[in-house]
Amino acid sequence: MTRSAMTATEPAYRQMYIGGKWVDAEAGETFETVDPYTGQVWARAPLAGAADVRKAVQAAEDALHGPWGTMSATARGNLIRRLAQLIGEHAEDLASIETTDNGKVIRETRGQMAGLPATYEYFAGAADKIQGSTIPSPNTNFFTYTRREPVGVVAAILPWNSPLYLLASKLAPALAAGCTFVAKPAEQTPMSTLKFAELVAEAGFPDGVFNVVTGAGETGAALAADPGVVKVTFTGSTATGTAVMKSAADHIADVTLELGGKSPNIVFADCDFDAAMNGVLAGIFAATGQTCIAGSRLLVARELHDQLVSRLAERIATIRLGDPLDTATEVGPIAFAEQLDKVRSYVDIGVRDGATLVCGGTRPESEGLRQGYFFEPTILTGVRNDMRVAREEIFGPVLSVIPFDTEDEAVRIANDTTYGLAAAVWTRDVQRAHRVAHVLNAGSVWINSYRVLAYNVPYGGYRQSGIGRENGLEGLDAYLQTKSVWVELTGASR
Ligand code: TXE
Repeated sequence: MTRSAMTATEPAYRQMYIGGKWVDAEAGETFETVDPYTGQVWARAPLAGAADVRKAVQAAEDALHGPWGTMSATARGNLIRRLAQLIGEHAEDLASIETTDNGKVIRETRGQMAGLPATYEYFAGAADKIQGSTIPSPNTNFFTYTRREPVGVVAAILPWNSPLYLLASKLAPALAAGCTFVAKPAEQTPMSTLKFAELVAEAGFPDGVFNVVTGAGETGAALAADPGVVKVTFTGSTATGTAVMKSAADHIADVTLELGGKSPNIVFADCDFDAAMNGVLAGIFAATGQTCIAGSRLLVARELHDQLVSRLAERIATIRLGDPLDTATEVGPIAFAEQLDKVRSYVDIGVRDGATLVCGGTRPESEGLRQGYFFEPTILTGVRNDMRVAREEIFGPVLSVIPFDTEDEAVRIANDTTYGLAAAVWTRDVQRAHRVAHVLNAGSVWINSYRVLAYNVPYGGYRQSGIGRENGLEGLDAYLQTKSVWVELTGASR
């Protein structure tokens, strides 16, 4: 879709999807979402209050006891497969909507949308492979077996950086497990999830299996606190994850938390230099640095430091910032104004703490960029690992560079963080590669690569980067609970 087609008209309004119906908020309130490239409001969505959230959770509870609850696992899988097909057919539309909402460059968003059907198909195939076991009972009068049952109503609270991609890693396994679902997209990016709900309706899922409530933090808080919710799956900041976990604790709901990171990209002197340079660039500047797995700390062997920094700066000078809907654009705007302010303030903090600004650090002033929330790709050198720019998640295009002298020092710096989401090791030495990968405190480690994820490979954080795993069969387990059934065989209790 062209930019004029996306933005020419009045702000688009979409209703929420609750219990199979398209509805406004009961209080009639709405909120606006801004296109970060134009800085203009482009769409509106209902602002869900506590009553709307209750209605959505009730619809999801009712659906568990309706046709969804008695449907065969194979039929469930077929419905998920149908949804995968519809996503494939509407991928371009979904990508344009999402890019207009969050400013991620269209070629990345298209790539994410193209990958979604495979995620849904993987879990569709898993639906009728969920199996219990038979267990030899210590008392031979009994036959014992287990059933793997859905946990029940799942609430998903989602961030703005990859709305439908992150929804898929939660919704696809939850549906395969037989759960019902209430999604709360971020207030900055509700539109792609509302469009997606049309596809769920078209696929033919029973009413109430998938619901969407739109709103900000209060809506999310009401959802996490609803006693009908038995599992909360959340992706976002560590601070909000803490709040979500506390509210879930009040009604003993399980949580999966996918939180922030300050991931080290470790470049040894014996690396393939060009590959490492590209990995460092993509690791921090893809998605304008707004990914939880961003390689925001570059740990580089001291002898390679100057050469790598100058080559990175040269390449950054050629990076094309621009309209995220334009396929030639390499780096888009920051997703919203407050996030832009946060990124800018961290560069000031870094310089004040003694780091050196090598490039970037400002908003571009050129025609065509001035109106959007752009920030130039930035490199800070002379960073020490105790500085705030090395410890706190900036979530923007800011690379903090830290030199090291030995492998032990590199590992010590890499692990000196409260986070533990991801890390990469660049070296040609196969022994070193695995040795270092094994001692890094991170849920994903890449060797000679960066930012590769797949629907069938477990993903999640160590330490304050999260709890639980998404993707793969571990991601499915998160939506299942085990029931043990004891069958008396002899009539001995008569
Ligand atoms: O996140 P929040 P924000 C990090 C990143 C970013 C910072 C702030 O560092 O700069 O978080 O971003 C909902 N109860 N990440 O403020 O608050 C909210 O409406 C329940 C990393 O956007 O975590 C949204 O739907 N829900 C991250 C979702 O939580 C609440 C991706 C995420 O918002 C709530 C995004 C509450 N009390 C930000 N308050 C990653 N891991 O990729 C807010 N929400």
